[in-house]
Amino acid sequence: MSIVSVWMEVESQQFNSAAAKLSYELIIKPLMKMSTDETVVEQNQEKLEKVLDVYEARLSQSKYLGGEAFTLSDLNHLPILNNLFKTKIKAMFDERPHVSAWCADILARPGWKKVVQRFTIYFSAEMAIKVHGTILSTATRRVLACLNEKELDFELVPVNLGAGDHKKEPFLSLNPFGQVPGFEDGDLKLFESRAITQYIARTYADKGTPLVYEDPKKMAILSVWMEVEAQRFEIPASKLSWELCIKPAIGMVTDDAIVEEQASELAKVLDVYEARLAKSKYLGGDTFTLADLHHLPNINYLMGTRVKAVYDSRPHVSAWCADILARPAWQKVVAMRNQ
Ligand SMILES: N[C@@H](CCC(=O)N[C@@H](CS)C(=O)NCC(=O)O)C(=O)O
Repeated sequence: MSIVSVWMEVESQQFNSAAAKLSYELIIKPLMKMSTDETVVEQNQEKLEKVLDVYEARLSQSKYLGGEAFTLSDLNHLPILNNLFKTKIKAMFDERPHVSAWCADILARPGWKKVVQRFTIYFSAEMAIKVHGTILSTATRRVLACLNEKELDFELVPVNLGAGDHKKEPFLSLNPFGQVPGFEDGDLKLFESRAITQYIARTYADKGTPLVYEDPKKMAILSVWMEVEAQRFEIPASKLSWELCIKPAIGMVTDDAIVEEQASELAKVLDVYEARLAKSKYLGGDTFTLADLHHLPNINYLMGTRVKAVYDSRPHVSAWCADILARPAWQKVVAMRNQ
């Protein structure tokens, strides 16, 4: 027993002090939307290397740390080991053959697997980002494009608009205006696609593509163009998408007079875009941002219609459309529609 106690102390005094800090920096902080401190990671990686060298020597002589049988001195490692195996730190264990075999052995124990299974069910149900909507909806697609740019996992919870599910509970608790999308991130519930994308871009600033600016002046210019999209572009573009894409898809007849009127409204907006894009690669600045992303669903719909000519006749607008529509994050949304 005294040998088991030695290795239990080694776990708590040597292994845990470095491993717990690494687990906090690499797993817990990102989950809490906090930034990882790379200096702390580096320092503790060094400490853990030394501890694992001692483990490697011990495990080349003994099947388990405390002796030939699995004991508390092994079991106490499991929670943090399980976390660290989801990070780059796993490589440190893999490099040491005896340590690696010991990890594989203890992590495969049925008692531990049961814990992991329960934790995963609880965690994925409670923590997953959920988008309630439909893949045909432009506002829903705006949010999905943003989540893809940020490389975030999410669940698309289908809302049947045909059956009027968006006008009934439980959906009305998510959006009292009865329109998709509704959005959940843990206990936070949101609606309005552009407010949702701004929340995602700021909350997950460290992940995927940066979609907003930190500099207040640059951000102010980006905000101007987000407003332009919402207040100027969206109005004719969404009417045209409705007339030319949605109505034919649901067996209704396109109103050509509305198409003509709205196409000329859109042309006026795109004249301003042409001038802006002659001077700036993207609408909000030199990089792709939310100001561009917000346009994607309507542009994508209209590119398959006669209104495409309104874009094509403006060279900078046309090049910008081709660029943003080709983004892999957007292509993923398009692929979801075809599934
Ligand atoms: N401003 C809202 C607009 C949402 C919206 O118009 N959603 C449409 C689908 S794209 C909808 O739910 N239409 C059904 C309805 O209004 O009953 C947003 O951006 O989220």
